[in-house]
Amino acid sequence: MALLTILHYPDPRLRNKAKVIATIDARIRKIAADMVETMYAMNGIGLAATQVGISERLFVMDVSENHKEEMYAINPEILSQEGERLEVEGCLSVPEAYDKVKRALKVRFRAQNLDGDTYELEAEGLMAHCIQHEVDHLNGILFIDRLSDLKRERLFKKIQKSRRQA
Ligand code: K1U
Ligand code: ZN
Repeated sequence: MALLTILHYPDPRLRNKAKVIATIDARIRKIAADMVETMYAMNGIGLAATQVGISERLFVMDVSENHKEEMYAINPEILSQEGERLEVEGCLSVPEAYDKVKRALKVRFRAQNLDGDTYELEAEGLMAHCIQHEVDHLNGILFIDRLSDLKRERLFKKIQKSRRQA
């Protein structure tokens, strides 16, 4: 397995709309394994292929406390959503920024696993939040796009300051 390089905002590749994966083969399984290793190494709870420069519809996620319950979502689709949840969000591609984002509280979700089998699940709370964040990545959307103009301006200033000091 290998650690992958995570793209940072404002890399234009983060704005790509990822393509559907037609064949789930050894190449996809290797990318998925490397993504899980990278996600754990960065203390993330999710990682989308777009963030490692791969424009294909795949993300990995582990919202468990023991970090042993990784999930693979290939060609994910959010089927329905309900409720609202305002929660602090971070992003491995915008490492200096954390802010509250309003998302659906519950989502019904469909994806394929590494064997190509389709599964559906209903997610709530942090898992639902993470699924929406990762599907956004696959559509070229970052959580900072979902903030008010004022909050986004403040975050840009914070990012510039912390990158000047780095
Ligand atoms: O996709 C990513 O950039 C990963 C991101 C996912 C995410 C975090 C919080 C809410 C929704 C989606 C992260 O994992 S950033 C790390 C982080 O903020 C976090 C880590 C452990 C628990 C909770 C948040
Ligand atoms: Zn992110």
